[in-house]
Parts: sequence; C-alpha cells; structure tokens
Amino acid sequence: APRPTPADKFSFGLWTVGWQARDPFGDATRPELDPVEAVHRLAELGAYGVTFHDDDLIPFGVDAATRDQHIARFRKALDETGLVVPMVTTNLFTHPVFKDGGFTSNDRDVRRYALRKVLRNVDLAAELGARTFVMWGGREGSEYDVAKDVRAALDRYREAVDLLTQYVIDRGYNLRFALEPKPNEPRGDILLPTVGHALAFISQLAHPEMVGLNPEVGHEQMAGLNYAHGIAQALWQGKLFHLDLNGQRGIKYDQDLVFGHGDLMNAFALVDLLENGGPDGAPAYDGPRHFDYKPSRTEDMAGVWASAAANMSTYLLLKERAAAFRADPEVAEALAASKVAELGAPTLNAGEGYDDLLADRSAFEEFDVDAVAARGFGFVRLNQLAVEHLLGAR
Ligand code: 3MF
Ligand code: MG
Ligand code: MG
Ligand code: MG
Repeated sequence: APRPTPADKFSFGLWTVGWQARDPFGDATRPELDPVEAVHRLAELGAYGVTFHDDDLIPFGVDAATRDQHIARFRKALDETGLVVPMVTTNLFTHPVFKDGGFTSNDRDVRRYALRKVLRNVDLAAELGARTFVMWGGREGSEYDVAKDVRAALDRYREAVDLLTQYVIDRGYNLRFALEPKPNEPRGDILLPTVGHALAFISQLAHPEMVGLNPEVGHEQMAGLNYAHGIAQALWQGKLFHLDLNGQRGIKYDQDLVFGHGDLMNAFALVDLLENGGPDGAPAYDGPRHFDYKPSRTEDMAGVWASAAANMSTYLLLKERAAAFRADPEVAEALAASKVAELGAPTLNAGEGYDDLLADRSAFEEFDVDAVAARGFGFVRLNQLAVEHLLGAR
C-alpha cells in the first residue's frame, strides 16, 4: 500500500486512537493514551494533523496552571513532530451537566456555561493556529417530543452560533465554524440530523458565510443517506469546511469503522469526488482528510496503530483506483455513452427564455418520446467498470 506523507493532509482526532473502547455494555479494553504519544505515533505513520476536544487534551475541571501544563506539553510534541492542529472542537456531551444539551439545554444556566466552555476553547483553537472549529451537538436533542420545544431550541442554537461568530470577528481570529450533523445517538433524536437540515439552519444565521459543515460518513449513513451525495451538495453550496471519514454498515448505531470498512463503493465515489471532482479533474476539496473512527474494542494498542494506518492506506488506494478509473479510455467511452458530462450543459440555450422554449417544436411537439424512452443509459456497464477498477482488476 502507498505510504502516507504530510502532503496527503491526513488528520486524526485525539479521541479516535485514544478511545479506550468503553461502550454501553462493557468496560475499557485498552489503557489511557497520552496525547503526546498519540502525536508522535501519528507523525511516524505519516499524518499531518491532529485534532481534539478540549477535554481530550485537558482533563475536565482542572485548574488554570494544570491546563497550561497540558497545553505546553502538547505544543512541544507538535514542535518536535511538525504535526499541525487544523481543527479544534469542544466536548459538550460527556459531563452529566450536558445531559439535556449544551447550547439548547432546557436549563438556561447550562446554556451559559456551555457558551463559556466553547469561548475558552475558541481562544485555544486560535492560539494553536486551527482554521476550523467543529461543533457536533451530540446532546442537543431529545428522547421525548413533549419535553423539547424544537423551535425554541433552534432559536437558542442560532443565538449560540451568532455569539460565537461575532466573537471570532471581534477578536480577529482566522477561524470558521463547521457544524457536524448526526441523526441520533446519544440522544434519541439530535437537532440538525443531516447535512440538509444543517445547511437550512445555516441560512438563518447572522454570519452564514462563517459557518459550514463537517459531515461524517457514518452519520449520514445512519440515516440511510448517500454520503457522497451529501458531500457533493455541501461542495455545491460552498459549505464543505471539513469532514469526518470513517466506515458504517447500514442503519444502526454509530460504528466508526475504519474508512472503507463500510460502504466501499460509496467510499470510492467519495474519494473520486474529492480528488478528481474539481474543474478539469483537479481536487474538489483541499482541506484535511480527517478520520473520526474508533479502533474496534477487540483491538490492542498494536491494533490501534494498525487501524490508524489502515484509514490512510485505504484512502490512498482508493485515490489510486479513482485515478485509474478516470484514465481508462473505456471508462471515458462509457461515461460519454451514459451522457454523464451532458448534465453539465445548461438545459436552455444561451439567452433563451421560456418564450423561445415554447416556440421550439423539436423540444415537445416533434420530440420522439417513445424513441428516447426506449434508449438505455448504460449506467450498469459504467458502474461495473468502477467495480473492476475498485477491485484492481483493470
Ligand atoms: C460523534 C462524533 C464526534 C464529533 C466530534 C467532533 C466524538 O459521533 O462524530 O466525535 O466528530 O465531537 O466535533
Ligand atoms: Mg461520530
Ligand atoms: Mg461516527
Ligand atoms: Mg464525527
């Protein structure tokens, strides 16, 4: 498999490799991982960046001096390895105080505390040079419909995000926010459950230009949605600020498998989109290729590092396979037969309006509906070529 280098822009959350594999039914199967060791190991494996929740780096509730010590050790590890911090996020879900949410808890005092926790972490993000601040509102939601006024909750969510964007503007930080949708887990229903809901929410904000998305593979797939489609729409709306790559097998709990260990065909389409979907086949996205996965509970520490490496090699293999797919003349011919590029042509001629369209007899009166309806698109042949490239058979 190809060897990752920092130029590939792979990044990992401290909470991924650091996950001790505690689940609702079982205790931890692995020891604690020192963030400093995580930084060194990830750098050795060829990653370029590391991300974290405040509480991943600084144990919840420690005093200011202890907080500074944790940050200083971490900074030293970054300096020693050259790893960067492209993204920072806040934990508003672990501590019991957030059991009904942070920004949208029914308890106003909790909401004020949550805002203070995030503001403090925004300062840290800026200090460490992060460009994206992710917000996953995992506890913003409910189990009981009568217990949550969803419109009021969205008002409070907006109030929080508007305060944060204003803070970043006033402080002059070079930071944008990325909302991470998820349909459920840990709440029965989470607010902003999908890419589409989050995009619609952004349109209601005071500074929509400063807020985009951090879509996660598994989160969209938990809702039965097509992740590559969600990413395409986020790109189309200029809102793909960051992403969480991992694997998920169907509509069930959030599995956080290694990237590609779920829907591999969709992962192929995704990598093809990210790497070849820009103008003239250039990349469509130049941000971090960030992994938010969990090394399975069955793995020991050697398995943790093997799984971290697996994310990156899967991505690079898919990138190679997607390049081969794009370079294959038979694929080019199949794409043309399927009229894939024809969708890029505007439906109306330049300068044409509805009067011209209404006057165009070839578009309707003389259009041979039956002949065109009888014509196949050849999509299956095209997809089989993708499968064969994905399998390395071509
Ligand atoms: C949960 C997640 C989160 C977010 C993280 C970053 C703990 O399903 O995906 O990971 O990605 O909070 O904002
Ligand atoms: Mg997740
Ligand atoms: Mg997940
Ligand atoms: Mg995530």
